[in-house]
Amino acid sequence: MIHYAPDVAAAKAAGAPIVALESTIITHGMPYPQNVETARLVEGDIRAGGAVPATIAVIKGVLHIGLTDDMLDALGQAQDVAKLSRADFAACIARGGTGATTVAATMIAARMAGIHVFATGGIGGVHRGAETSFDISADLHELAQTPVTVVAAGAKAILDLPKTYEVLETLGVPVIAFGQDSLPAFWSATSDLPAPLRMDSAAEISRAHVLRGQMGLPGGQMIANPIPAADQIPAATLAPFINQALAEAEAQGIAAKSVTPFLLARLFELTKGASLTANIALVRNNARLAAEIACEMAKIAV
Ligand code: PSU
Ligand code: MN
Repeated sequence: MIHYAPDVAAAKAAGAPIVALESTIITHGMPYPQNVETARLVEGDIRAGGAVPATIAVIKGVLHIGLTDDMLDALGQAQDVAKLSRADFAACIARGGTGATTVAATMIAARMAGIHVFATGGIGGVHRGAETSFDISADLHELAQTPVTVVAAGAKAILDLPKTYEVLETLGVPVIAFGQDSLPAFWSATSDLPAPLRMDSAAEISRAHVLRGQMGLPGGQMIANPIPAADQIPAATLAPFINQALAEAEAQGIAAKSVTPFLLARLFELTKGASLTANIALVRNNARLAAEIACEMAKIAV
């Protein structure tokens, strides 16, 4: 049921650093061909950082840990790929289906594969209006129970960020801003939310991950890594576009799994591509930090 790419299998055998990557960002988060180009750039960033990338997806009932170039390209163009989270991950494999893994499903697969570090763009969280829709991403509960350190540029700014971080606190998830005192807001480097924790080195993050395991604490860590200042979009510039996209989603009755892909696609159009350019920059930045953390973790040999 699990298939490892040869370089991932070799890295596992040698105890070499590996970084997991998700595939929903490819199938539901970015348009073709930028999605595939970005996936390849991100894999290259991880290799340049001395780790092996393992992009994760279910293809025809097989859970792949590491994709070939052909698989990545096919996935990037396919139209009918499922978006898999904790609830439907096993069902997809059981039926021989094809699905892309969200943050939650990628964490589960990484844990199964013995991979401790995972890079993505932004985690899912509490949607605006969740007090009536109850739309809270399964990513938050996964962070509370699966021991993988997730490097993201914060939660996506289309969400209700204060409520998202409140839920993470309730669930006991360490939210660690990298190198600054405020939480980043995905396309923007800073926000007015103070970071619950701050760390300035990959070594510290890696030690905290290992220590949580030794203390018997379940769950992972969320590393909130700010987008490089030169690539960011100021929150004030983005706010009217986010509000417009949210209003359209509401008017069109977009719900459940479709909400995040709809909002990201509309923002791409409304910002004339600027949101995608920033998204690509932040994912690559996260990949570089994740590779550093994985290298530190491999030294401790967990
Ligand atoms: N990061 C990105 N783009 C994305 C995602 C992350 O830059 O599209 C995906 C992840 O797979 C994450 C999902 O788990 O968005 C959140 O979906 P939802 O809000 O439906 O839980
Ligand atoms: Mn949701």
